[in-house]
Amino acid sequence: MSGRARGLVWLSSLLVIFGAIALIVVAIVVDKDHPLSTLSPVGRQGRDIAELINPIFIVAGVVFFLVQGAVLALWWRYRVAGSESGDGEFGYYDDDEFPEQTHGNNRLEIAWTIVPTVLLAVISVFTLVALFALDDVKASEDDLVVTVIGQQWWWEYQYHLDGDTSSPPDFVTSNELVIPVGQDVALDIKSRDVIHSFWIPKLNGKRDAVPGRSHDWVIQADEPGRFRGQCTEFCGLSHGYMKMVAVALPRAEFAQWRDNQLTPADDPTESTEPGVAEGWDTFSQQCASCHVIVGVTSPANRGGDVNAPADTWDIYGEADRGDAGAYLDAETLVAGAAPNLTHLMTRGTFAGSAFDLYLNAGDHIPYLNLADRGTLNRGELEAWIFNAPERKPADADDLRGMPARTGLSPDDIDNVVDFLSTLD
Ligand code: HEC
Ligand SMILES: [Cu+2]
Repeated sequence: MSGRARGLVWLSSLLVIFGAIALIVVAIVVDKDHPLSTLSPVGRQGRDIAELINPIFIVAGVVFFLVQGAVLALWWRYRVAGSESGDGEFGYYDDDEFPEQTHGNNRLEIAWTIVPTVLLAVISVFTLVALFALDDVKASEDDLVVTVIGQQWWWEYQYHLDGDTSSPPDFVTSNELVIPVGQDVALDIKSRDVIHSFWIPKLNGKRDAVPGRSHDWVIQADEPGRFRGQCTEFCGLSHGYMKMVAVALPRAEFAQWRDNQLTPADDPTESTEPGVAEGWDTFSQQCASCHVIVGVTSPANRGGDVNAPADTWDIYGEADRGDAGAYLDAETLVAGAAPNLTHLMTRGTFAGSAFDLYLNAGDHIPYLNLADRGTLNRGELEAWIFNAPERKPADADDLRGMPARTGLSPDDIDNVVDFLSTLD
């Protein structure tokens, strides 16, 4: 008995000590400034969650230290250093020294049943109140309405300025969800392939994007800023690279951004900038089968009429999908879509927000003022265009994500990037 008892005592005290150390480490590591921290919310929904977590964590902490403290105190109080008549081993009793045993203690047992019950009951009331508040996702008239579509491994945002998600959106963008400060944004979350989960911790909790379903969610930011997010439902090889950013802009700037998004791209064939016309030439052959650029690649404009009326733009590019002969690559796109590049340069990140589009852009907002955006992260963009699966693992059979374009010469790629640089 002595060896086992001693082992158990040491094991349990070690567990307690490690538990306490782990707790301290967690407390130190939990960094409120971390981009994915839920502990420094900036919106109403995020705050509802934090205001639930914080008191519960304190209660749980007090319970933890009371229980563990009692374990340690009892261990210390009833420890046996060794027995003179025994073999002197720690924790060893002779039969005649064996302490008196007690069985049952009604008062104690009632207390430790009632106290946790009351604690949990109180916690559950606050939890339910918070859950119901978060689940109140009915869009009101003043909300900005955005359909969010997850797919391997990036996010698409379709803006419905009239609030009607059943009609075609007014414009489409990807990876960076731009929202006005202080306004509720009603999200209609969907998936084109497998289950993903939309999560921008500073703004709200997670909501799954499930194929064939439409999940409502509401986010809101109190102050301008860039708030990072991460897909939180494992969705395949590049799940870890499936990030997103919400950018909250003051209302006036948001309106400016929105108006800019509604503008089609300039006709690249008329550009006098070096490389742009050549870049467009390559793009139209190598990229336009998947990527839509409103005013340039949409079918109504393929004939060369970039001034075609707005309602003939095909901003999903879905009209292209039927024409298998002309757009062979569309077949390899399981999700059936690629990011709309019309205003690529107004994003701070690309490819599921896995890469920065600008160098040293940090967390400032490079949206409206070109001069303020920092330097284009040309190397990363070129590397992406040349061999995307090498930058962001896709699928062994190239059935997902963006295909490699390793046939392009450095000059081709240079020109394509010159062309892409005009998309702002
Ligand atoms: C087979 C379809 C397909 C073709 C062809 C294709 N792409 Fe893509 N592209 C995609 C997909 C899908 C993504 C999103 C991949 C991801 O984020 O993992 C993407 C992402 C991008 C992005 C990042 C956009 C963003 O907002 O995140 C750029 C830029 C881009 N492609 C440029 C090009 C260029 C330039 C070419 C031609 C040389 C090209 N693509 C050819 C499918 C395609
Ligand atoms: Cu995902």
